[in-house]
Amino acid sequence: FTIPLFTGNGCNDFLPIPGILTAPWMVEMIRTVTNMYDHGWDERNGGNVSLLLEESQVNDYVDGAVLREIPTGFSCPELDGKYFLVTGTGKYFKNVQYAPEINLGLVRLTDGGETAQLLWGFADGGKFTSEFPAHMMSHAERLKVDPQNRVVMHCHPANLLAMTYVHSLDEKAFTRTLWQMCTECIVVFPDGVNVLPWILCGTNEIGEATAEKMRTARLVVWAQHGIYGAGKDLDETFGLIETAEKAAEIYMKIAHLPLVNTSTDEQMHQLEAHFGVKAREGYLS
Ligand code: 2HA
Ligand code: ZN
Repeated sequence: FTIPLFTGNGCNDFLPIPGILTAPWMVEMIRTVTNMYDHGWDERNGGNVSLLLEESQVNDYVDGAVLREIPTGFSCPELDGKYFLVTGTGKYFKNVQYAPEINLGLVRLTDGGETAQLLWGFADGGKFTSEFPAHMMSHAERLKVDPQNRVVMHCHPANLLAMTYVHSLDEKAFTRTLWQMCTECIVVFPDGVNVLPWILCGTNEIGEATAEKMRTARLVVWAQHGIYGAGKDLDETFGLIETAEKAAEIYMKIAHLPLVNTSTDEQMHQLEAHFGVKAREGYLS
């Protein structure tokens, strides 16, 4: 697809501000959610993505005028003053490329995270994803562990979801199974995968539980629902979920068949040494 280059506000030819749809971070967001949809991870309004931006990245494209103030329903003082490009509630990833200004919004948090100031987008009167608490609380926790973290991504990949119906939800067991399915899994997610039991989505409760799990891993599975990933950019976070989902796909192909070969912990240790990664403490023998 091609991204319309000069449709940011309909009259860019007469304004000194370059169209926000040409911002590299906007282009990347639109491409990423389109790719997620194309992978089948985001049926209907499923999934949500938030991207933390620096003021310097945003300033070139918006004049700072606040279009609306939207209460968030939670407090998150760590993120006060921070900017996020985020997908909208009820919006379809399928449609983002055709109407970014309706399906995405750019917000700045104020009041200790209790208010989101809308700077661009949600043009039909909409607002940020119902999973905004899980996203913001996860950003706050990941930033403590990794100051480079910029992305929180949620989606519903079929094989990871299927796995939560037939595999133990024990985090170590779940992680080890995924590591054993593709050689490079342990290199891509040496911290493993944390798992939450079913909790009502769209609530501060699941947001707090997700953020707590984000302290020790960049992937958090929501049983019977989907997965959360976090990372330093959209490409890397997409790749993280893609790798876990590939492993789950292999598992769902072989789980019902007699197992003849498997990856050993000794092989995992070789991978650790060769790629310079450290597997989650206590997860390998
Ligand atoms: O509707 O995926 O978890 C968006 C979601 C909620
Ligand atoms: Zn979901």
